[in-house]
Amino acid sequence: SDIQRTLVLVKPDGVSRGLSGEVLRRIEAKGYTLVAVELRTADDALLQQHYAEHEGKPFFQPLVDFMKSGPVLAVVAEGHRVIEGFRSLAGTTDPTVAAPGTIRGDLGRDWGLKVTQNLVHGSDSEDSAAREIALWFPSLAR
Ligand code: DAT
Ligand code: MG
Repeated sequence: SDIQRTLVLVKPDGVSRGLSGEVLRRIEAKGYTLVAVELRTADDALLQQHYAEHEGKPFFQPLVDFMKSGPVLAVVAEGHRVIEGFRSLAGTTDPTVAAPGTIRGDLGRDWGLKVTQNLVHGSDSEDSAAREIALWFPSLAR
């Protein structure tokens, strides 16, 4: 079926600005179901695995440092084509050009190489979603 699960993270900028509820509101308003929600501070090991595809890029270390600078809200959301659907809600990576109406377009900030405060992460494929959910919520791995 087309019912999928995706991993969403409200990044430290979102949590510290009090936007966790706003992100959850948009996920729920779209009709997706919350399967798991947990506030936690990630460590290097978790973040290096989470962002393994970006290892070696100039923004990798600043990204990891930013992601561990404060708590993140880790969320598993479920619904019809939710992987693509949440990416659409989030908007494109660079908040400067993300469409108005999206989370990043409405609320995100681009501070350049030294951290793109784009508020949220969302898995980008079924393989990524399975890998990331297993990393953040081992009890939900399948
Ligand atoms: P996305 O989060 O939209 O999937 P990505 O996987 O390409 O984007 O990159 C992961 C994160 O790394 C992204 O949310 C913000 C940061 N990032 C990506 N490209 C960047 C760049 N050129 N400069 C600074 N940060 C960047
Ligand atoms: Mg990505």
